[in-house]
Amino acid sequence: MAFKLLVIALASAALVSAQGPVQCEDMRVRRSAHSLTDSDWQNVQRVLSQLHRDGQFGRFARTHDAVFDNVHGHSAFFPFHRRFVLEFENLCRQIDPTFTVPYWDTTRDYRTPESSPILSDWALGGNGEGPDQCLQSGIQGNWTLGFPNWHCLKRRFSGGDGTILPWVPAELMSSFIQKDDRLSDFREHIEFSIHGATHIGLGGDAGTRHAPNDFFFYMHHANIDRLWWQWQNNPGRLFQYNGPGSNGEAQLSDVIPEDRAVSFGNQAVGSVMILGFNGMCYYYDSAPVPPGRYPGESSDESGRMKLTPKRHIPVSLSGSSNVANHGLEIERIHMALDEQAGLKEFFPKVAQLEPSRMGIVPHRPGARSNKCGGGSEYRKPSTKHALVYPARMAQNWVKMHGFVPERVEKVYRDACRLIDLLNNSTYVSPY
Ligand SMILES: [Cu+2]
Repeated sequence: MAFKLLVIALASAALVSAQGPVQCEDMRVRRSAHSLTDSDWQNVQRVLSQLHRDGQFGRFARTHDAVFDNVHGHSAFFPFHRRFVLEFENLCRQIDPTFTVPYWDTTRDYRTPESSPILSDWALGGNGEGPDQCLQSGIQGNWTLGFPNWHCLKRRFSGGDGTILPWVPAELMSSFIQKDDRLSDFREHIEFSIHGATHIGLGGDAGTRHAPNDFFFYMHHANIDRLWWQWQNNPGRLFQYNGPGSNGEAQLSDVIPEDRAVSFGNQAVGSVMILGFNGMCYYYDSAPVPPGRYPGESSDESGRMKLTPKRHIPVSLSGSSNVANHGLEIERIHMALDEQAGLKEFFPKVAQLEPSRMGIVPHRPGARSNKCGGGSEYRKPSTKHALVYPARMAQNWVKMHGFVPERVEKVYRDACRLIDLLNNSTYVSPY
C-alpha cells in the first residue's frame, strides 16, 4: 500500500515537471493596454498584419473552437488560456522580439464600454458596420478571415444602438479575489462575470467559439490571466487546482487541452502554475512579480501538489495589487464599510485590517437600494458617483457554455447586492 502511494506520488511529480522547474532567463512585461501610445498600436498592427498574411489567425480560432467545451465551465479554463495566449505571443515575437500582448483591464471602462480608448480607431476599432456588422476601423479593420468560413471580421455591440451594456466593476473582481479561497469558486465567478460580459459586449466574432479571430480575445485573456495570478498570490493558492477536470476532479497532472493546429506537446497543468518558470516568461506591470525561486511544494497523501509554508510570496493589503485589483479602491472600501454592512462577506481580507478606521464614516442616510437593472436602467445609479449594475449575462451565452442558469443568476444577484451595499455607504468608486 505504501509502495503504491509512493509510485503514484512519483508519477504525478514526474508529470508536473520532468527535470524540475526551469527558471526563465529573460522576463517580458505585459503592459496595460491603456498605457499604449499611438506608435505602440501601430506596431501591434504591423505584427498582426504579418500573422494575418501568413494565415496564422485561423489555426488559433480553429483550436479554440475544437477544445471549447473542455476549457470553459471546467478547471482548465485558466491554465488553457494562459498557455494559449503565450503561444500566440511567442508567435508574435518571431516577428517583433519585443512584442507582448497588452492586457485590457475592462473594469476601467465598465460604465460605458463603447467610449473606451481601447475601442478607438487607432486601437481595436469600434462597432461593426453595414448589414454584416463588418469591422471597418482599428488595427484589424476590413479583415477577412478563414475560420469557420470566409467572412469579414464582425463586431456587434451588445446595446444594439452602438452602445455596449455595462461590464463589471473592479470592486467585484477585488471581492472575488479576496473571498474565494477555492479555485473552482473563483473560476466560476470569473467566467460568469467579467469573462462573459466582455465577450458578449463586443459581440460579432468575439462572442463566438472562434473569438480568437478578434485580437481583443488575447488582450481580454491576458487580463483574466492577470486576475488569476493576483488570486494565486495569496496563502495556500499558488498550486491550487480543483473542480471539474478532464477525468473527474481536476489534477495538476492533467494535460492542457490542445488540438493539432495549436499543440502544447502534452504539457501538464502543473507546469504553467508559476510565472517565471517553465516557459511562462512574463509578468504584468500591475500584479505581483514572479518569485525568485520556485515556491516550495510537496505531495500530500493524494499525490497532489500543495504549497508548503516554506516560502510565501508576501501579501500586502495596502498599496499593492495582490488582494485587490486596484489598491486605491480597497482604501476606500475600508473607509466606507463596516461589518454590519457586509464587509466580512465581500472583502474578508479588508475586514482583517486594523479596526480603528472601520465604520467611522456613517452610511449615507436614505440612499436608495436598487434592484438589479435592466435596459436603460443599468446606467441610472441612485447617486452621482454610484456604481452601475452590470448587464445580465445573455441567455444564448449561458446555453453555448452549458452553464447552469441558476448558478449564473446567483452570481449576478450577489454582484447586485455588493453594488447596493457600496452604493448605500459613503464609498465612491475611482472608476
Ligand atoms: Cu476561451
